[in-house]
This record gives sequence, C-alpha cells and structure tokens, in this order.
Amino acid sequence: MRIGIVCYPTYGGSGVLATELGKALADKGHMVHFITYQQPVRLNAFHANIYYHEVQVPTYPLFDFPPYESALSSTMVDVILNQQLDLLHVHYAIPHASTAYMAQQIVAKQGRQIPFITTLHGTDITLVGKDKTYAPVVTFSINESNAITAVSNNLREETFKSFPIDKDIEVIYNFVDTARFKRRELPHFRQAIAPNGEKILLHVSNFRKVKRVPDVVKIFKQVREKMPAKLLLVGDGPDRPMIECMCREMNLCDDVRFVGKQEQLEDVMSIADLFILPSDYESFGLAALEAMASEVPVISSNAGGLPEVNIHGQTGYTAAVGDVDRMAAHAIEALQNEDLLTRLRKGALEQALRFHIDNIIPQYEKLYEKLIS
Ligand code: GMT
Repeated sequence: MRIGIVCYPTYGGSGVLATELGKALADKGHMVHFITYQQPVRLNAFHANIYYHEVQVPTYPLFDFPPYESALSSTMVDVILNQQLDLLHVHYAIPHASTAYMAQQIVAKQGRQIPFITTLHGTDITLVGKDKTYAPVVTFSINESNAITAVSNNLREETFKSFPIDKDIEVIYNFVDTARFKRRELPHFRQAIAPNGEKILLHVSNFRKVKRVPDVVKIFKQVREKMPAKLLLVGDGPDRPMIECMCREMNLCDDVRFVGKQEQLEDVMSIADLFILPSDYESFGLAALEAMASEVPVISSNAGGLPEVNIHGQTGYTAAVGDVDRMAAHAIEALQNEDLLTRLRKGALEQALRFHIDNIIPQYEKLYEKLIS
C-alpha cells in the first residue's frame, strides 16, 4: 500500500508512535510518505520505502499567523496525486483531521477518492480538542474521518463523552519495538549516574502541567530520605525552570540530573530501577510502556488509560492522581525488596510483550485494507 502519514514531528508520544508505525510498515514493504513540517525525530535513518515531504509555510507581512493548515492540506493534495497514495493516516486530530478532510475534498473534485484515518492520541480530545474554540471543527472532522482509532479504551470512552461522534471508534493500542527497548547492561553509564550503587528513578516527559513533574520530585524526596537514590529527568518543556528551582529549594540538586531531550532513550531506560509517571491524565503512557519493555516497573497515577498499561501489583503500582505519599510508599517498598522488584520487572516485561509491535501493526494493516477495498 501507499500510505501518507501526518503527525507532529516532535518528541511527543503521538509523533513517536506515528513515526514508529511508518517505519514498521515500510519494513513490511509498504511505501510510506511522511507529510510533516520537519523531519520526525525518530525518522533518523534512510529507508528505501520511506519518503519525507516537508510542509513549507510561506510567510507574508500580512500574516500574524501563517496559514499552516492551508499549506498542510495543499501538500497532502500534492502527495496524494503525485505519489498515488491509497490512504492518509493522520495522528492527533488538531488540525490534522480537518486538513485531511480538506485535501480529500480537493482531490475528489479531480476524480480521486482517498480515505483518511484519524488516530486520537489524548490531549487532542481531553485538553485542547474540548476547548470551544476548536470543538466544532474537531467534532466535524472526526465524524468525517473514514475510520477513527483511539490508543486506549479510556480515550475511546472520553471521546464519546466529550463529542457527539456518530461512528464507531476502534481501539488500537500503542506498541513498542522490543528489539530496540530491551534491557542491556550498561555498567559505565550506570556508574556515571549512580557512582555509589544508588537506585535510579526515571521520569521522561515534555514537562507540561499535565505530567505533574513536581509530584515526581516529591516522590523522589521521600525515596531519597529512605535510601541513596538518584533521579533522572529526561525531556524538556515549560515546567522545567520551575522544577529546577524546586530541586534547589528542596536541596536535592546533587541527586537530581536533568538530561534534556534524548534520542537514545533505550539506554536511559536500561539503567533505571523505577519509572515514575504521576500524570493528571494519560490516554496511554507510551513512555511507561517503553520503560516496561526495558524491564523497568512503573509507579504511576491511575488516570485515563494508565491502568490499561500499568497493572497495579504486577507491572508496578498505580495510585490516585496527587497521592504522592502512596506512590512514594510503593516505590520504597519495591526498591527495598529485591524479590519484589524482580517480580515486578518480570511482570513489566510480560505486559510490554502484549503490546509488541508485531501484534499491533497487523491491526492497522487490516483497517487500511478494509478502507481501500
Ligand atoms: O503526553 C503528551 O503530552 C504528548 C501527547 C502527544 O500527543 O504527543 O501524548 C499523548 O499521546 C501518546 C501516544 O499515543 C500517549 O501515550 C500519551 O499518553 C498521550 N498524552 C496524554 O494523553 C496526556
């Protein structure tokens, strides 16, 4: 098949998932065309079946807001017609579903029918999409999608609760490439971060409010009071300066390391003992799944789709949003009991294998085939 993929090319989970999906489809012999405003972060190697079409957004003094959506739709039209695409698969509803609809209408005028699939990822529904400034367009373009998928049952339910959707939404879970995310012994790296054998807690995010990074630091403080430990904070975003300040005030700077955005996430995952994700909401929690594939148990909130991924008592622990004490108690319990930690690590890996890339890609292929036929 000839598949056009549209996503945010940055470090966000939706862009990561879309890029990994495109790479996996290309490995299976499909022709994959990424249509994005910059090279997707994880699209970092040449592949004979992958094409990248950059959306150029010309500026003009009149524009306070350059019309990105028009540029994106026009690029989609160009790629659909010139690369004979069979379908478009857009990730994150805003603005990708409405731009796909527009492109679909334009090529229809030229006698080309092309279906588009919208995959909902989370904040496009639960945060941004609900805003009344966007809601009418989001509702319309989701309903006009030829197929809609959501990355968890929770997100499917949230979508039906928030918008009048008149079609079914298929749940196709996110996946992990377990060949990439697998635990490897990296003694030098571990030694550099935890020179005296300290336990390593890890958090990876875009440092937005929804991630509750202050809770990560509070959990770490309680762990640190009980045992030697280090906290690795990976990623960057608006809350980072506030978190740095918080660490200084809590006198934790010697034990907290901010490493910024990282491409070699699998190495970072490999040296961690626990992954912390106390978010206000996660439709899924892709970073937690990647940690679990690396045999790192997860301490998370029980918000959104997280309990579908992180099974309380088996792959780690969940607690109510903001219940820092409970999350810290679970972290301490696991870190102080080697047998328990080993059991959780095994459980985390077993659960990650259920979301193995080979189990999930055929679900997308089946959906594509149904739409094309
Ligand atoms: O978490 C973010 O803020 C980024 C966001 C995105 O769209 O890039 O992530 C969402 O999609 C991921 C991939 O499907 C999910 O794993 C995340 O849970 C989801 N984030 C939220 O729902 C907050």
